[in-house]
Amino acid sequence: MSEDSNKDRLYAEARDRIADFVFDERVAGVFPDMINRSVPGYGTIINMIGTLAARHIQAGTYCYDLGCSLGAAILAIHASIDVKDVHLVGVDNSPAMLTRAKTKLAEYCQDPPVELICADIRDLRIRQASMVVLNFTLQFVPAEERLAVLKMIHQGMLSGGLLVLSEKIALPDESSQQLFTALHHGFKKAQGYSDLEISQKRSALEDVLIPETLSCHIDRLKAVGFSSVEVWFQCFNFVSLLAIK
Ligand code: GEK
Repeated sequence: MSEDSNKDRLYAEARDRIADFVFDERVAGVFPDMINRSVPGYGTIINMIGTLAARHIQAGTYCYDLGCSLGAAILAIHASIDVKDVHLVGVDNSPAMLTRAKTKLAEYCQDPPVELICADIRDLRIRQASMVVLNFTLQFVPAEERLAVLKMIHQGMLSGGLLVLSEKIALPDESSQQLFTALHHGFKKAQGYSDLEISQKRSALEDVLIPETLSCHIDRLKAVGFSSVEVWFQCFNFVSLLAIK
C-alpha cells in the first residue's frame, strides 16, 4: 500500500450531503493520519499514557483501553511496562478498527498478549483494573449515558487505580468557544487540511461527537467516586484528565 493511500482525504471533495461520521473501513484505513492531524497533542498523549502505565499498572491486574481504535495506546502501554503478569484488554465497537488492531498488536504485543473485544462500552463490565484508558472515546457516547459508563468503570477499578480520560471539550462562554474553535481550525490548516475538509468533517461530527465542558467532566468523575481528578494535558479544546480511585 502506498503511503498516499494512508492519507486522510475523506472530506477533500465537495459532497452534496454530509452523512453522520462513522468508524468504518474507510476511516480505519486512514485513522493514524486523521487523528494525528486532527487532535493537537495526540502523539504526546499516547506517549505519556505509556509513562502513566509504567507507574500505575500492577502485576496480576487488568488494564483496559476502551475505544482502542487501532491500539495506539495499548502499544505504548505494552512497550512501557515491566510487569508481564497483566491482562491488557482493548475494546472497540468498530469491526473495521479491531481487525486492523488485531494484525498490528499480534506483531508487536506477544508477552503479555492483548485481548481484543468487539463491544459497545455501554454493555461492558470491567474488573480488577489498575488502569483504564478512555482516550477520546466518551465524547462519542450519548451525553445522558456517560454517567452510567463512568460508574461501571469506577466499580471495576481497584482502589488506587488510574483512569485516563481524554476529551474534546466545549468552553463555557461563547467567546472562548469561538477562540478555541478558531485555534483548532488553525491547527488543522497547518496540518494541510483545506477549509472545505475542515467544514465537511465538522458537519459529519456535529451530532456524533458531543463535547462537554471541563467542569462537567470533573464534577461527574468526582460524583462517581474518584478521589482525585487532575488535568495533566491541554492544548486548545483538547484535554486529558487523570482520575484516581
Ligand atoms: C486512540 N482511543 O487512538 N463503544 C466502543 N467503542 C466506541 C464507542 C462505544 N460506544 N463509541 C465510539 N467507539 C483511540 C482513539 S477514536 C477518537 C479513539 C476519534 C470507538 C470508535 O469506534 C473509535 O474507534 C473510538 O471509539 C474513538 O487512542 O476518532 O476522535
